[in-house]
Amino acid sequence: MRRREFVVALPGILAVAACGDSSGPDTAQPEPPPPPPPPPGAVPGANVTVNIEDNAFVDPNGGRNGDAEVTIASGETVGWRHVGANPHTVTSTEVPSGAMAFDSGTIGYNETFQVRLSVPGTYVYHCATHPSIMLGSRIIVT
Ligand SMILES: [Cu+2]
Repeated sequence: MRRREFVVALPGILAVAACGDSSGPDTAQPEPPPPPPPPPGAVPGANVTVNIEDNAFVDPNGGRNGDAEVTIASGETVGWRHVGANPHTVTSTEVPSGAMAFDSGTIGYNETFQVRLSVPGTYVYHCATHPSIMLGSRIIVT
């Protein structure tokens, strides 16, 4: 009698043990995957986006550095997205009278910077880290 009860009880113990084993992986699985990085593209909220490649600001038409130029209306926003590998800045070198200078500080891959400009005129900017290469890019505010 006792022996039979013991034998019958064994599968129960095994089943409990099996449940315990499988609950380990089950509780580890809900770990959420890391969010994918946002794809390079327009800066949310910006009216126009300039890409910051290594060694070049690139406007939406492909103009680079001294040929990079975007035009916005007063009160609109220019965004920059860093799509290179090295650190860069977006730093104004000339702004219209009465307008504020801007400087992104050092930004890295996939980081963005944006400025809202309301004083009409021509704004010129460069990269303070590479001022002899990444220079002469313009924003025209109408
Ligand atoms: Cu740079």
